[in-house]
Amino acid sequence: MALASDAASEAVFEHDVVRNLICRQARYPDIATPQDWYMALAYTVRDRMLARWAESVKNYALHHVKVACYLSAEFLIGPQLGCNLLNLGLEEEAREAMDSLGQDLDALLAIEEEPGLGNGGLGRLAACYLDSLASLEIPAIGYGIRYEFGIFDQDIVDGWQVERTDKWLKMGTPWEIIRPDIHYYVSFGGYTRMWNDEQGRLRVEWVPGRQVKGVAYDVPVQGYRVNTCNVLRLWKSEAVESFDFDDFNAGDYYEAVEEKVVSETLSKVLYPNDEPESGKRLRLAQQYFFVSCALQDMLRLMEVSHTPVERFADRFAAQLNDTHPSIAVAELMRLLIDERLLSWEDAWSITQRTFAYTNHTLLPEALETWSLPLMQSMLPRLVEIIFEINQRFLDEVRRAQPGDEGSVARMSLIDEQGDKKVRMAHLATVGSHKVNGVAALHSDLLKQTILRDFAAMFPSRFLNVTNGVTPRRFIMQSNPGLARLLDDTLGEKWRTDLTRLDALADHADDATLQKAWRAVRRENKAKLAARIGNITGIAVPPEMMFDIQVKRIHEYKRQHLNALHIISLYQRLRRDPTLDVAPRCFIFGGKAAPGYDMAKLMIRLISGIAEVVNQDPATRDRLKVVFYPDFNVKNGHIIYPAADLSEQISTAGKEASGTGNMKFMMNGALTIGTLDGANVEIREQAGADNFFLFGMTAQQVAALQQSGYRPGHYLEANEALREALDEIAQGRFSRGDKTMFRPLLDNLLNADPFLVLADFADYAACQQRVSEVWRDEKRWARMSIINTARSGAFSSDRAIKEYCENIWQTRAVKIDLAAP
Ligand code: GL2
Repeated sequence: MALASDAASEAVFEHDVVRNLICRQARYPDIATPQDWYMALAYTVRDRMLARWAESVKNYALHHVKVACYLSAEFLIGPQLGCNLLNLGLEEEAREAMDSLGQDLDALLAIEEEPGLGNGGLGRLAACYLDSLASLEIPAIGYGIRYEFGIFDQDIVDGWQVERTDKWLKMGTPWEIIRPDIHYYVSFGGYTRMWNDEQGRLRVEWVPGRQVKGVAYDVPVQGYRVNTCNVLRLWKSEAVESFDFDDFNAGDYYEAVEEKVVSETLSKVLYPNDEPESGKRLRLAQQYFFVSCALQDMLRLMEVSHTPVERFADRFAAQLNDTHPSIAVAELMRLLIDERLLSWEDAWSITQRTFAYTNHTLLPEALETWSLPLMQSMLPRLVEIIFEINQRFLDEVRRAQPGDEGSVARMSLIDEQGDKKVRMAHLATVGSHKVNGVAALHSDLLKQTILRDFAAMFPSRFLNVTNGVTPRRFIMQSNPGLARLLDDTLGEKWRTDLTRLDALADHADDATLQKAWRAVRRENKAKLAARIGNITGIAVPPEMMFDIQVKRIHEYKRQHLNALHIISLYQRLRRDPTLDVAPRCFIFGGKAAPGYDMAKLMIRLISGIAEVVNQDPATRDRLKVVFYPDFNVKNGHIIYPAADLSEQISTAGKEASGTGNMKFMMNGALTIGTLDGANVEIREQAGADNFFLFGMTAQQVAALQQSGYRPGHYLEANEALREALDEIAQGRFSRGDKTMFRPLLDNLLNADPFLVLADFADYAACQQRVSEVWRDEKRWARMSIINTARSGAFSSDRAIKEYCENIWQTRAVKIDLAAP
């Protein structure tokens, strides 16, 4: 049976930890550091995953099953030890074993460095999907990049964000298995030439300027209480030869070393998003590098299992996670035509049947295009193929809409206006059989806006798959108190089928459940309060309402709307100290892209407000403001379960989905939000009575912007807003400096591209309703319980089932473990 072979006694576990401590860390217990113990424990857990991994791989190869390949430039997998223990069902055993070795499991979990191989939502989504794929026993491989430096670490110094490089590998990582034997060569630069082979076929050869070697680093992905263990295969770039011996012998030692250094920079660092793409040559090189390695790897797997290349699309479904891997469309064509000698038509049919594309944003500045000359110099053969795809595609457009050259120009893969660019979203759309958005509203807008012409021409290609998040990490692992309460109330079936939480709604008014519910929440809040005290020195009473906004800092996410409301509340309290407002702690967290000045200024503003408000004796007991530094997956574990109110206040139409909103909801937070992204579906599930709605709809936003938005109009109509902005201008939150926030104020007063001023009044009124409901303890508890109860739809298991059925056509494969 499934886990019987691992029913190793605690004594065996303990013995294995000590053996790993000695044999892998070369330390004996008396002198071992916590890091040594962590490594020994992690290896002990990993050892228990390896048999499952080998068995899973063997099964997939033997039975020629279809494998879902998730191609993503980012996988924000978070700390691994806790989730692997949970998924293997080894938590208690490990805790007791470590206990008898004199080690505290929680302390060891806390020292794990998380691999920050992603920016935020998009990368974390990829990690949730890998977890669900393995838990649902779907054969899958994640393909990405092993960045040496992940997303930067954030310090807050004098209220400002300061970036530190993320040295996640400095102590080594126990979770990767290096596969020097699995490596591929990736070409860059040079030129192409045509020639005729012996059969008289016209062939194209790419003579590269240089090559880089990609080496596989595998991270096992264990499913929850099943034997399936899939793999996340990350590519590290290396020089083809450590030294170019010709140069070396010719005496140019430095040139030889330089080649090595340049090749190894390819997988050096993750690019922060929210910055202009221009000039990021290295980023395009990274994208092509990992995609080429992935596709070569898939072709090798075909060979290993003796499957003819013509059956590629029957064996693999490849999902393009945004446009970052979209060059894969042209690369697969190259590999099939130039190297496997397939006809264009056959290769194109395979390519289209293999790929599907997920769009994650409508923001124009985030839509990837690459300068054509840059691409031509870096990937000359790929550009030839893109041209050919484009020509054939535009012929099709012309046949469908004769004489409509406007459509042709709009749909072309090449943007011909100004400096020519390759439109990566068009390449991905044309090269895929399915294209999806990530929430119902976003998928609709996608079809109405940036991909309108494509949706009109290929209506059946478009669909929606609303995002989801893994309940393993975001309930079971980070909120064990809630998980136990759910077990006690509902039994354990919710753990593998989150829709079972629905039954909780029947008990929403049950006084005993409400009491236990509050106790769990109270404990989570006390934990976060203690952490905040340690990190920032700010004392926050857990009785306060915890009102939390954690996510990347961005104007469209409108942290400044939240900040303006806090200032206005603070002003009202100062004016009338007897005012009856619910005591609240406003908690913010999130990173700003290093080159995004406005976002950095928003962090400074929040810090400035915290500095003033937290000191003021007039409001100290009723208002607290915290900026929690370095928000990442690990900090999320303690933050989400402690939230009473979840802030999802983006300008409608701008947030494609959001996934933090789902994590908060599962953990029983109520949402204050706009009708944006997945908020719409969250509100549908929770019921309008259990959601605090405010703000303009996406349609109203578009209409207002079209008719000429005047922020001044809203300012004139709202005194509270004027006062709040005025106090910022007076230097109140910048230690008297009246210039510091000028760029932010000017932007709001003159342009306000995200309609902060237009939504302010309704937001403030909605916050007032929140305060009133908070006063009614029972009502709040009921609403909180209902939110958790209705969160089943936002499990990534549901999302992955939809991908499998509607896009990939992949099926579960049960892995039985042979006796050891
Ligand atoms: C994002 C969206 O902004 C976000 O709303 C969505 O939840 C995630 C995952 O689909 O994708 N798009 C994007 O480019 N990033 C996101 O987080 N970085």
